Amino acid sequence: MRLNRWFSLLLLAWTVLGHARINSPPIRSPGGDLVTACGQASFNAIERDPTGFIEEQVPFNAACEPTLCRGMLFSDQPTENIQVVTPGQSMEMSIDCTIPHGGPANVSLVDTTTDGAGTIIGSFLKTFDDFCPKPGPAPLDQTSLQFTLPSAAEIGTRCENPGDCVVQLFWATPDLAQNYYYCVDVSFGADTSTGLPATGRLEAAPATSGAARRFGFLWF
Ligand SMILES: [Cu+2]
Repeated sequence: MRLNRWFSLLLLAWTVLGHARINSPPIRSPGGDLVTACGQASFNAIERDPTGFIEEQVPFNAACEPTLCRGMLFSDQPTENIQVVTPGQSMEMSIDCTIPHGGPANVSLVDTTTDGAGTIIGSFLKTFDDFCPKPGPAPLDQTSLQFTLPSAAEIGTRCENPGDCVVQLFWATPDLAQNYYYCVDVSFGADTSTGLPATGRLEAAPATSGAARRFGFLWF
């Protein structure tokens, strides 16, 4: 139908900068250290489409880890974007499936301090067989994606410092030609080894601004 066709074209133009957009919490963004690690092509691709896939970012520098947060680094992130969380806490991502095309997806807490693409802590916090399915609309448990962070026992002494751990949503298209990595920086506001609030450490850490704390507090 002609009208549908025009509408589709309009929709395509409107949503060309998006596949799945994370409305909240804030995800990692590109910066100067990404350019150094991954190269200008990665920076430009992510700037062009913050919701895009890593195959758009080539060529990569050798130091780049595109399968961890698209190569984006903690050092480029504004402090206020760090989510202060606690083990076992429930979190929610608000997501728009701007270009739905389905495929498997999962959410995990990732220790970024290990080599390569990092190490998943515990098991997947959420999995989907068909994420942002086509045709839409996406189910509510995808657009208001809720999950529970691993327990203190699972996390242990990891994730104590801002930048050590991220919550990552990974999504692959059915033919695996496009891979998406959306990262939220998390910092655990309590000492996971003792269960006691590490107030002194938090006060001293530059990453726990009032804004970061407010964000975290909203989630308790
Ligand atoms: Cu897409």
